[in-house]
Amino acid sequence: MNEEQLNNWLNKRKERREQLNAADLLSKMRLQEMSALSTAITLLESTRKDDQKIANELINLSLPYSGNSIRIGITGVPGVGKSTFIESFGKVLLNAGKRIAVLAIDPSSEFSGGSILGDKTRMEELSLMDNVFIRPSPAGKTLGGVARKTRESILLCEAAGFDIILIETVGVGQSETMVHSMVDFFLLLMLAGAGDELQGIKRGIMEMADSLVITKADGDNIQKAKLASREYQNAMHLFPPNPNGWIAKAMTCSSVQGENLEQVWQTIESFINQTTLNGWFSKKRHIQDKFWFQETLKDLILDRFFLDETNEHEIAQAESDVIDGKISSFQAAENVFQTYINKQNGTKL
Ligand SMILES: Nc1nc2c(ncn2[C@@H]2O[C@H](COP(=O)(O)OP(=O)(O)OP(=O)(O)O)[C@@H](O)[C@H]2O)c(=O)[nH]1
Ligand SMILES: [Mg+2]
Repeated sequence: MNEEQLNNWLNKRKERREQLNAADLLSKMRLQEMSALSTAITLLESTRKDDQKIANELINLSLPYSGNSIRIGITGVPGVGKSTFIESFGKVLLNAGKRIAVLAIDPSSEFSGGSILGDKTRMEELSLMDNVFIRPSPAGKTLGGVARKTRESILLCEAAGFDIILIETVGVGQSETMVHSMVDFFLLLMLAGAGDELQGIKRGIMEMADSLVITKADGDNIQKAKLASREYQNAMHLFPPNPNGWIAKAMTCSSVQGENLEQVWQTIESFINQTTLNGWFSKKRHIQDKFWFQETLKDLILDRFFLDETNEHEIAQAESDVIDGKISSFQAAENVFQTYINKQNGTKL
């Protein structure tokens, strides 16, 4: 491409971006135009100020149309069969007349350069079907940032009329806690006979699960899977009772054979019915809204402080004073913060 062609291309791109407008995008999304939803999520992920402005407008405009889906989190160690499960389970949902969106949170994507859904191979058939939207994990500097974008993507998918949002996350680190705080139903996939420690599954994650499914219950593995399911069902009775009145269920399934996937869907439906009737469904959503408000506020405050170059010198000086034992870490932090506040007050005057 020579310089003139490059300039033409850049100008066209600029024009296209300038033509983007939140209200237009929303009306296209409401008409179920997938490309409008893709563009909307791209704007959300963009670091450009003008893109972010449109994205924020779009989220505000989308709010009245959002909230009407069932949000399902799916977690488990790498290789447990999450993507294959979503491929097969997705078809069960489509047969039930649902429109489904699949999103992902992948804490490792930053390092591997890819993402869980980067290779969509295991969702090949699903990704070609009507009424399906699949979007890989957004890239981001922090898990908090990625999680926030995923949560905003949920709202956009809902405004675009999707009934079920599936969120795949790898069962390591903090990502499942993040996903748990944005879904209605949390599904933990597990392997039979691999040992809890091997699977990196901590008791805390099992306690978060609304249902536990032993995957790959086919061939020689069926008996082992059934036994594991019974053992987990017994173990879950030992957990403190859930305030929503729901007792987590352990099941087996085979995504490859398409076994027991309807049963998983029925379990989710009865959970939704039960928690809607006893008020927990909306109560949990309110708790989550409040949580995300506070998380975003914290992020904004932290960004404001740490991205402000004028603080760099004071922070560096305080750090070396702490290391040299000249001042305690607590006092150093208070001093730096006070200097910052004084500076803020000074700029207001
Ligand atoms: N026999 C059998 N194999 C399965 C089943 N589900 C998944 N697998 C196989 O298990 C392997 C891992 O499946 P994935 O769906 O990619 O697992 P994942 O949890 O999404 O993995 P990551 O995205 O890497 O975390 C693949 O080779 C699948 O073919 C099943 O129901 N039965
Ligand atoms: Mg996967």
